[in-house]
Amino acid sequence: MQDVDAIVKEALAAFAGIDDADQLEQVKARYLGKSGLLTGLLKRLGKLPAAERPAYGSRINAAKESLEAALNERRESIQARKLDARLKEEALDVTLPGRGLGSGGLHPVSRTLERIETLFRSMGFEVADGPEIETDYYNFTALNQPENHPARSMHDTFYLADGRHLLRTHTSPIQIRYMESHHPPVKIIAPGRVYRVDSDATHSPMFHQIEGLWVDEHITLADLKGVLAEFLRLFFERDDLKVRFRPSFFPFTEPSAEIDMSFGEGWLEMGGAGMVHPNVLKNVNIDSEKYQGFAFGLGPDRLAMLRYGVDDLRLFFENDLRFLKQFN
Ligand code: 2U9
Repeated sequence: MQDVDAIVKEALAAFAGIDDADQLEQVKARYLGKSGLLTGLLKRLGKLPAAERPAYGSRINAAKESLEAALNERRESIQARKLDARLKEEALDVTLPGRGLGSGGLHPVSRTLERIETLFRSMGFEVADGPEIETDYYNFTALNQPENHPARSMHDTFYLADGRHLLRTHTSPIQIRYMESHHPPVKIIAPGRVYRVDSDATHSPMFHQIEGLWVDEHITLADLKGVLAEFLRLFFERDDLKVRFRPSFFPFTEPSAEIDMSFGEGWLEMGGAGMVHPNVLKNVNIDSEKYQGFAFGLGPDRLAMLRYGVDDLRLFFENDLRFLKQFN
């Protein structure tokens, strides 16, 4: 009978030394399995004298029960240890300060556009808007741009596959649409993205324009020059900045001029301008005998490059955060 106690003692010691659930089940088999040690004793029961069987049987059963109980306890404690370890590993310190969200910032061209808009608003201009996908009529025809004009070729303009729409090549359609729904006086600027088939260090297929339009009864070229000179002086914060007009040609203005501003010893071309062509006014039902107006176009990308000292236009549109972060 001694061996029952010995087996129990050995089994309890074995269970206690195990930390792994699978291993515990394997060791269990050694004592309680089909060919385990306790099971082996039970098989020997039949060979005992009948009088000794009940006592021996109940001792083996008691031993079995105590091993089952010890096993369960061990199983639970292994599982509890495992859970503890996992909780510890996945612990969150909710008292730690957050990492914070990176704060975004405005693109340098957007900052420049906002600055331009603020300055023109201070001179009484409203800011108008319009679609980037346009029809041939608003982009060209209404602007007195003849059918055979090179800007209308597939070579220079992005046409949509539907054959009826294009990506606006300038923001002038905004002004046409505005004049269709507003009577003079009209005093607006039209900023926005424009698209042309062109790509190198100084040209991007998408770029920005800001155009201006002032139509009223007594608007002259002198008003145009005054407004542009004032704008450029405010923008570059230079009272001594000079503005020069050179004769030019645009289908939608007559007369037309290129606008230069003084820059160090020389001149820098900043945009174009002119008096709105009578045909353009006619197209929007404005009496060109009674009303005159000026229009101009500037490149905000160019203005941003000068203001921030950027020498390659493409940097603005590559979306490299190392570049863009410098402006915020
Ligand atoms: C209407 C009538 C006339 C807008 C004008 C220019 C001259 C011009 C360039 C500036 C830099 C294009 O982005 S750029 O390369 N623009 O030279 N734009 S007159 O004339 C208009 C506009 C609207 C109804």
